[in-house]
Amino acid sequence: AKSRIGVTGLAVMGANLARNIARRGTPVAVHNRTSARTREFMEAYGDEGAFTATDSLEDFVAALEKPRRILVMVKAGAPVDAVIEEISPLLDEGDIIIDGGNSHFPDTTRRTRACAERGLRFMGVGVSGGEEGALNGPSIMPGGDPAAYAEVEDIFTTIAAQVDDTPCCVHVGPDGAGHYVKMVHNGIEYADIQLIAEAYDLLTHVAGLDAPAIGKIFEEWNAGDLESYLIEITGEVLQKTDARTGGPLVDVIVDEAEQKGTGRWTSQDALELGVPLTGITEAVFARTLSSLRSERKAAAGTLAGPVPGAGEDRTDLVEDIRQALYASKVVAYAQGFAQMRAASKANDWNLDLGAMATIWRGGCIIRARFLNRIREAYAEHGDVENLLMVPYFTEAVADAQDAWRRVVATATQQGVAIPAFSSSLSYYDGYRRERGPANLIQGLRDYFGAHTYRRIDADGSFHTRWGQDGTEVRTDA
Ligand code: NBP
Repeated sequence: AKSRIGVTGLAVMGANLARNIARRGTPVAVHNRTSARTREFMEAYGDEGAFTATDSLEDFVAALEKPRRILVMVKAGAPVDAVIEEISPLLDEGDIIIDGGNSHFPDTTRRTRACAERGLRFMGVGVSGGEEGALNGPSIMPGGDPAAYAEVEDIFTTIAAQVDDTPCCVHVGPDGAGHYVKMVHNGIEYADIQLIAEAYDLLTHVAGLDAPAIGKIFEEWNAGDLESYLIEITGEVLQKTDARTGGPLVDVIVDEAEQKGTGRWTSQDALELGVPLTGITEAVFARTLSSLRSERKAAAGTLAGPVPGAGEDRTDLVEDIRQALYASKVVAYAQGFAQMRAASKANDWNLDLGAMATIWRGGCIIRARFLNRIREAYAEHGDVENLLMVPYFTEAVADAQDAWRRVVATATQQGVAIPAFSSSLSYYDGYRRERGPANLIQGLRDYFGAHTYRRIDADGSFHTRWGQDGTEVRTDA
């Protein structure tokens, strides 16, 4: 019998997704460019389900029922195009190519069009949850033609994580929408991780606690509003003892953060859309600053500033830091959801933002209790511009803001860098001001570049002849 779906690309993600699909009863054909990997896969997992192993793309395609459903799990970028080029001539009209890797959404839109010209249906599907999620239940963000999705919906919803009997998988929108949402998910993950790192930094250098003690604090935090996968694993990572030194493992890990690009893409897109996205963007910059390790080493002995901690007991700050973390997190999510809303409008994607919060509740790296609040916010208040304006979040931040300000002030006085905490607070303060200082920016722009300004008391555009007689002229009449 033919397989209902094929998976090509059997590195960790492809292998685990293929196993997940087969374990739940769907026959799967498997293929990998290097067939040794396919053989290894079959030796290790071949008895877990109905697999058909294939060596060539021809055999792979021949093993599939029609319309063929082909899940491509190769490295993002050029390899995806290479696979599409190789496999397309072997396919028939209506067959479905599904890219489940971390592709950049403009590539997905481009591939969707190119495949459509060949009579093929292309889907860009965001898959989150890493190896473990792929095997046991990821969060799945499928984008593409709804009719193509209907052909794979049962497979995807069956393998996805389930929360309250709801699968963490819903059709996101056309062409690049699925990969877009996955990109923002990853961006939010950057912000979450950065906020956790800043809390850790403050607990270490201002509150004077060691890694295991901080791990315990995260464990306690995980019992409250902050409950989430990332807070939970922070507790574990901080309490891990290094076999070599006998001390905490984190203390011997090099402090340079790497990145694969999805955070940067999210920030770049926010700049294009004109959406303020300070939390995620500061998180990306914090990683790039961390990677300037030798420069930092030189600067540490040269640039003046306070030495954090200075001996006094500041464990009173622990609860303040928890609240600052929560408030900053609210801001980061409010920004990320505002970005998805703007992208949805710009691309006519008609994204259901509440559904995005729903499918992120399980399976993915940012899974958290908190996402239920976002889901409820959209259910109760519809298309809100900014989640900060939804009563639950308005109140949560109102309750936390005194602590948040104390933390930002203390960190600043003590010389601890908190780019995400402080930029989130600045965003909050900027957003809640009816009148900011951009009037002066407009005045300056008009002075040096005759860029004109609008007045609060009259319609139209105006220019002052700064260098001439100083009179104002209307420029749009
Ligand atoms: P990798 O990203 O490491 O890719 C390895 C796979 O790509 C192998 O099967 C390799 O075949 C194949 N491949 C390459 Br490289 N170039 C190819 C080409 N020109 N033609 C055909 N096949 C080619 O695998 P991964 O870590 O499993 O990730 C797969 C996708 O899932 C990526 O887009 C990744 O970003 C995404 N993702 C990963 C995670 C994670 O936790 N790792 C989480 C979420 C999403 P070979 O065996 O012949 O070299």
